[in-house]
Parts: sequence; structure tokens; C-alpha cells
Amino acid sequence: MKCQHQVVVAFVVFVLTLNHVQGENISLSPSTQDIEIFGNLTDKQIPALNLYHFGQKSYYIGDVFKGNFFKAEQFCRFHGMNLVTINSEEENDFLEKKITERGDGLNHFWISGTKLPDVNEWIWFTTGRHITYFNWNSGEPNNAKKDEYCIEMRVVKRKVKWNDIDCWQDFNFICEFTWTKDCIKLLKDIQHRSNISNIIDVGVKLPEMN
Ligand SMILES: [Ca+2]
Repeated sequence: MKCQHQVVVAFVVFVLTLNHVQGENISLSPSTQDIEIFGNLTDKQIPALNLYHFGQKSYYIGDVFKGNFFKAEQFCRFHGMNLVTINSEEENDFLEKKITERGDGLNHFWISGTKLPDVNEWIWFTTGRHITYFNWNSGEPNNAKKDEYCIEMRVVKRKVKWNDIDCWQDFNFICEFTWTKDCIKLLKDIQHRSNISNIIDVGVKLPEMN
């Protein structure tokens, strides 16, 4: 189901992109026939999300809603994603560029980092893996209020930086999902069924899968 969610998201992005290019009315969801491909999914569950693509991941920059760390993860999971994990300077720089381009320089964003399970080590909440790349702001993490167990990021002097903070603050957030071979195969099947060419080349910039 998760993979189907991802493909639906990508398909909606494609539909929006294609209609925009052709100057037609913008559709906010696939047709009934498209939805039937995904079994129990209904149009009310179809998100029209604007995604960015880097490597084998796609990202949703959630600058419309705010919620605490857990609500942010809940929103991401509802849409077949998780809070973002940032594993390299290149990935961090990509998100920094997109946040800046969107004019979100004053916003705070939850990412998946936390030390809730063990106050002595930082992990990615969504994968359970130890964090190996850090991008702390100067003086952070400081656990200033003694309960700063989650990580938010924001633009500081034009650079995205991380800060530990309590998990109950209402912030924007970034979701991600990783493309798998099965997901790409499903997306190509939709392309075939829909008689729409270049769904991946035009609508979704996917990485080459080995
Ligand atoms: Ca802090």
C-alpha cells in the first residue's frame, strides 16, 4: 500500500504538471479510472502534493500546516511518507536551496531526528538508525530547556542549520519517501494504462534504478 501511495502522489504531480503545460484546467486528483487501479484508495485520500526529487528520494516541503513532531510524522505517514532523514551535506544543501526558493527562510521545519528512545544518542525516528551526518547551528545541541529531544531546522544567515528543541512545538515539516524498483514499475504501469507518454521524464524526475 505504501508504494501505491507514493505512485499516486507522483501521478498527481504529473497530472498537475501536464495540465499546466497544456494550459488546461488543473485537475486536483486522478480520474476515477486511475483511482480504481489502487483498490481501496479513494479520491479523498489522494494528496495533491508538490514534490521535489533528489537522488532516489522525493520530498514534500510542508509549509502550509504546522504541528508538533508527532503530528508532523503522522501527516507524512498518512500520505505514504515519513519525516525527512538527511544523510549528507549534498542532501542538506538541496533542501536548503528548495526552502530558500520557496521563500520559507523564516520557517522552522521538523526533521526526523530525535533522542527520545535514549537521551545519549541521536537517531532517525522513522528508521531507528543512528544519525551519522549532523548540521547543528552554532552552540547546538544545547538542550537548553532540559527536554530538547527532537531536531528542527531553519535558515540561519542563509544556511539551513539544526537545533535540538522540545518535541511539542508547532512547526512546519518535511516528508520524504524513497523510490524502489517496485514503485517505479507501478508508475510505468500507470503510464501504460493511461496512454500517457513520458510520465517519468515530464512529470517525475526519477533516478536511474540499478
Ligand atoms: Ca537547542
